[in-house]
Amino acid sequence: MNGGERLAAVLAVHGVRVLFTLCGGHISPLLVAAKARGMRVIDVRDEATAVFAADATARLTGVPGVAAVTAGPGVTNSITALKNAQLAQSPLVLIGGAAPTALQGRGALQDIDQRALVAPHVKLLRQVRRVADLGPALTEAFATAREGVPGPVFVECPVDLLYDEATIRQWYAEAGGSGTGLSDRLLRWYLGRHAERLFAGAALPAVVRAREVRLPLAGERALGRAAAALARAERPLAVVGSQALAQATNAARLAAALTRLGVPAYLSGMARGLLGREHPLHMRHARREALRASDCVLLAGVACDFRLDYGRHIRRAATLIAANRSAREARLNRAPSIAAIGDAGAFIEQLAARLGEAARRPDWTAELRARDNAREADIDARAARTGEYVNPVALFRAVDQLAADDAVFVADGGDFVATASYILRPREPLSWLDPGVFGTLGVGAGFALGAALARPSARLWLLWGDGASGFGLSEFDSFVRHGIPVIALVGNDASWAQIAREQAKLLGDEVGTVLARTAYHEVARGFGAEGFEVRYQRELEWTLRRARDAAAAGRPALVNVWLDKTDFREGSISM
Ligand SMILES: Cc1ncc(C[n+]2csc(CCOP(=O)(O)OP(=O)(O)O)c2C)c(N)n1
Repeated sequence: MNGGERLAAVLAVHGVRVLFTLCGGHISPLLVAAKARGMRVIDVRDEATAVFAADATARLTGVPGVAAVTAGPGVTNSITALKNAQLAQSPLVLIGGAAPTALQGRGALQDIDQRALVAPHVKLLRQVRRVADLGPALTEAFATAREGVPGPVFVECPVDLLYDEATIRQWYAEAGGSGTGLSDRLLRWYLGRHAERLFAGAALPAVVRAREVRLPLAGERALGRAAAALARAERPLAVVGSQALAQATNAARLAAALTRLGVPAYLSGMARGLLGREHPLHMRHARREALRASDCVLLAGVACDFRLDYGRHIRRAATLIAANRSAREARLNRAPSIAAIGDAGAFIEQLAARLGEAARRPDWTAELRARDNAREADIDARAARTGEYVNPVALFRAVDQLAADDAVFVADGGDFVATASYILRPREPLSWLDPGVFGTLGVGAGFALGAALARPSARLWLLWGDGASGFGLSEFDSFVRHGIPVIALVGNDASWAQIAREQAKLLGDEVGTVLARTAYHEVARGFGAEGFEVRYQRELEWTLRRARDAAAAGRPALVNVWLDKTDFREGSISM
């Protein structure tokens, strides 16, 4: 086996079915070997897309998604997506090419210090120097990505490790030239020895086996104290976040445990949809008020960061239970009364098994439900307002009606997707993808690609701010070439609205935040996809149905929706 084949063998053992990439000479043997092993090699138009796609794969399956990028600029283009995955605690594996080992530091093509660039953004960085170490390094990478607090890992594989031994020896022999002087002979001797070292031990049969990853569980003491606190509480509340679904395969068990526990719950990030479209315990609105009223708050895989207003709405007198794989995150900004360090999903399952129905408080749940219903009625009233173009609130009410039960929503944008998050009801567990705490614009195309391949039967809706769409429109080319039937809804308000709103109010100038009513649907058509434009509310439903039908027939579609300005998001600012 050449080095590329060794890597592909390890990928296969870990159940990898798709390799996301943008090609480059440094990684060709891996792409060819992955294809030969029956994997789908999905080539995209920007390395960031490949890494975002690997991230989405990991979030939806629990198995690290894999991207391969070429040396130098291929690696540098991956950095934002890597950082996004690190902060979202998503366990992806990035394989990066590198200059030949003997030429590193000698002005070789695209030879840069990749360690310095990548190390701050990954859990593990391996720079492989011998062919025999390729398999073990990649095996270690898969385990490390999933262990403890999950996250991305990077395995750097120089090009001379990926081709077969005969080719590399010949290459080094030719590089040594045919001169007869002492320095020529010395050089040949040096390169010969170098090749010797590269392939040392490579003839031995490689053992390819995945390393088992242990599920981290909170201690018995924390479990007992948390169960007692919840049983005592009069107004218990759960906030469940992405990390509770780090295993991905536990979603159904986790939903059953939450239901059994009977504690009203807010769901955020990857936990959205966990309880389906409508569930008596699932609250969607007025979280701040609920936190203020609760006397026992269970934060399951959620940190007290800006998304939770740094924890300041949780009463000081309340019992705060922080279930988290990360001890640091469990203590961020608020010292919990009980820190349960371990998998948050497993902790909820254990709590449910121990407590049964002892924490059910029907009156409290009914109080929260009444508040939730009032907000829904307010949203209905806002959806009924008409303006010149399409009302985004009405748009998402329409999508919510139209989307299938297996729909997956990918959110990439500012106000547009924040509005969607209030209105759309994800249908089932793991059917909502957003960037996470890093708030990175541009995740959309890659996430949609990863989700489409992880869930081939699901209908994919990409909710794209017009600003955000600019990062990934060229991936319509990838959607078309690989037959990925995404429905992209571009919220065209001719603005980077989330920024414009506050900038204009606080500073009196919209500079830098104004876009045009660009014909994004024409761009999609140019790449061979279906493109639709909706300017007026009356065209909306009919066009959405046509886009849905196009996707059902296997064709990607972009719907460019002209939006009215709304005050739906007035006053919201994140820092
Ligand atoms: C990579 C990146 N660049 C810039 C930002 C800052 N930012 C946050 S929201 C936003 C506006 C998004 O505009 P758009 O996608 O059109 O959605 P809208 O707010 O108009 O609905 C910007 C620029 C960011 N979060 N990420």
